Amino acid sequence: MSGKNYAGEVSMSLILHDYWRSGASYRVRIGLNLKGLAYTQVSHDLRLNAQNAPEFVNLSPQALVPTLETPKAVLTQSLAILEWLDETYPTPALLPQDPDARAMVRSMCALIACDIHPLHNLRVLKTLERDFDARQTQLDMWAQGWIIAGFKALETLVRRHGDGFSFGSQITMVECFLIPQLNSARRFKTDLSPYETLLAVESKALSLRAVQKAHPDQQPDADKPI
Ligand SMILES: N[C@@H](CCC(=O)N[C@@H](CS)C(=O)NCC(=O)O)C(=O)O
Repeated sequence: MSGKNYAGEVSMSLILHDYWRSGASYRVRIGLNLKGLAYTQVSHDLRLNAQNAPEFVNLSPQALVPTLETPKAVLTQSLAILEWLDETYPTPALLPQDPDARAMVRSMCALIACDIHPLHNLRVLKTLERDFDARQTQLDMWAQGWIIAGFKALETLVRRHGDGFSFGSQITMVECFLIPQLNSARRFKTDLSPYETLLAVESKALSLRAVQKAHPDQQPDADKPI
């Protein structure tokens, strides 16, 4: 299987295992679209626990989406996938060239990927519900707490380092993480009004077709608005 990118070049065959509502998959869709790559989507309905089907676990032992099949490997973890994309398809770059700038961009990505999102991932929320009798309002409060802690720091960092986008004046890997995280924050009814810099970056990023096309509602498996 192969596809054509926006420039009309034939790209290698890429299969993205994802789910429309998955924030981590949304990150990779933004990256793939920014690179102008064609890819085939295989949906795994997380509400039906499809990620734990033996066939998928065999392919992707952590039973999480996104998982990207390339001609040579099965890649997991959105951060690793986006780094692979940037190394394999360097233009347009998702990471700056300068080592200090690269470290700062990676640090902002990790703030979301490591210190916010894992705390409100589906399996964590299911555990809170099943083992600790947490109700939806408590789950929302739990998620909001971690989102707010991360966004407070990120708002400061983006004010310091951003210039239209989160880092400088060009879209970078940070937006691959920020846009889905803002979307999740709304699902957990987080008050986003204190994060005006993050919201300004979001509206700039959402003006790009590549980012719009990655939105959950635009996916073939989307069945209702979030
Ligand atoms: N750290 C992983 C997180 C992946 C992840 O948590 N994916 C979620 C959807 S956003 C998932 O597959 N959840 C299934 C579950 O919790 O059982 C990454 O960045 O790719």
